[in-house]
Amino acid sequence: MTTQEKMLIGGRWVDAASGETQAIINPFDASVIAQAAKAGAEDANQAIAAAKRAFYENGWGETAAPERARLLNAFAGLMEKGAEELARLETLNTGKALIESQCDVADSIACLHYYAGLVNKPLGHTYSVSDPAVCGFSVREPVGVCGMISAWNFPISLAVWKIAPALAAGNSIVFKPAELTPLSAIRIFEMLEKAGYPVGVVNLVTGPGRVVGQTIAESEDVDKVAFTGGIDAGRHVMRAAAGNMKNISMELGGKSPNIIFADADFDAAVDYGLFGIFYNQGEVCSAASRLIVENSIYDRYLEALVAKTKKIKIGNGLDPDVRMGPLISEEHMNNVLGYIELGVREGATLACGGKRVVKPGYEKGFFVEPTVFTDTRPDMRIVREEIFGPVVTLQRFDGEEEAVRLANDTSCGLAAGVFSSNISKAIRVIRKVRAGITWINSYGPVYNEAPWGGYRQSGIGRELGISGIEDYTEVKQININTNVAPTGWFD
Ligand code: TXE
Repeated sequence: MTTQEKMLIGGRWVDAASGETQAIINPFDASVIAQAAKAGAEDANQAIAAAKRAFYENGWGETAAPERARLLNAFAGLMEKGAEELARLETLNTGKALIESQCDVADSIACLHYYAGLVNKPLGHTYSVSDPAVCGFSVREPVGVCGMISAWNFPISLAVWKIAPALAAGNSIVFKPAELTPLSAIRIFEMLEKAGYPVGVVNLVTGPGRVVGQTIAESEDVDKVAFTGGIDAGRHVMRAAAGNMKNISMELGGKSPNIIFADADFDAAVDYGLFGIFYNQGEVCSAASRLIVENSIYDRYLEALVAKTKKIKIGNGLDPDVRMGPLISEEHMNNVLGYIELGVREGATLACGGKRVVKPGYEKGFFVEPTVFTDTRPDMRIVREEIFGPVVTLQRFDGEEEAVRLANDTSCGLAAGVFSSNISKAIRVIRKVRAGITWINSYGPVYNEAPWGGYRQSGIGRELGISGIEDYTEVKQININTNVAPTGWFD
């Protein structure tokens, strides 16, 4: 049975003004699991107006820190109670392995507690100026109305990474999930409402990016827009946001390198090589889609990687043994398969995978085999462009200098890894790689406490950590003159 889902606008659960709906699909078997409201600009504008009233007229903007912390903790408590259902819903809507959805929910709850804890910690600072009679300090204040546009690959986590710091800082919000995956966000907003946020502080609008996303991005009443998605859509949002010079944060794609030196712990380097690209079917912004492997171990590494890749259990994400589900949609699956064909045409060698998985019971699902390419060149499109699927390319190098050169040969700069038992070398190399999220002898773990975001075309600003809340604030300097007297400047 499919459910009929509504949106939360100004404290009311409503359908789209047009009455239009959009079918939500389970990518495992292409079945329709829900009908979501397909909002238009009118709905988005109503949500923005509600958020504006809540912040500027109804006092939310002045809410004391302990109350903001209490509400976030209450929300976290509700998420904890509904954790298992939320995880199953996430898997149903995205196809990802249940164990991944469970991790996403647990990490999101921790993220909420982290930001609830940060609410009353010092975020401003004091400073000394040339005039000793002046006492100066800075405070951080909420930006105001925050529009949030999110992606389909980690619907719960990406929502919480935005919602938690924004509400902790005292903003009101209008959230737009990706059109393919609104279901967990709808449950999350039911929880936010139940936690007791005042009317209009939290608004959810489901609908297409080019309409709802565009309206949020260009509205003069939105003070900040936070975006996660592809680089092209990010560019549209930046342009639209220029009208009123919005504060913007962008978490975009990547083509991240993982450098494997010959002196690395071999088994760990192979294991993380898999984890870095095949987790969440490779639909990960920080995926290590380029494995850069030292020549002397290249053949052995390739052989071990391929052997393990062939053993990955693909299937229905709800099966607890499954480690890789289907891709998000038929269109995306076809894009990924198109890249694989392109790689072969470009002259790379398929070491394994490369096909759609069509076995009994899986015919309707959007499955692509985990795929490894060898014999690649740095100018190939499969090495340069984000594929956002279970496809990894291997490249050879000799020595630190070449490793760094290959790693930095990209217009992105989201993440990077280095595997070596020589920590001095690993640090030296990672410091030279132009990327915002890096790991040494590990790849992939996300820490709520650490700033997440990229260099170059991978984004602007940082989510998570202290930067995550700072990005939802404006900084105000307050200068107090303790020697009150006329200046006499114009006398
Ligand atoms: O994402 P989009 P798509 C990359 C990945 C993927 C490609 C396209 O390479 O293949 O992007 O994926 C909203 N104004 N990533 O098309 O379009 C949209 O509704 C305002 C990387 O699914 O970027 C959704 O809510 N909003 C990424 C959000 O933007 C717009 C995660 C993301 O959608 C808009 C996802 C517009 N003009 C895809 N156009 C990552 N970094 O993790 C779209 N949207």
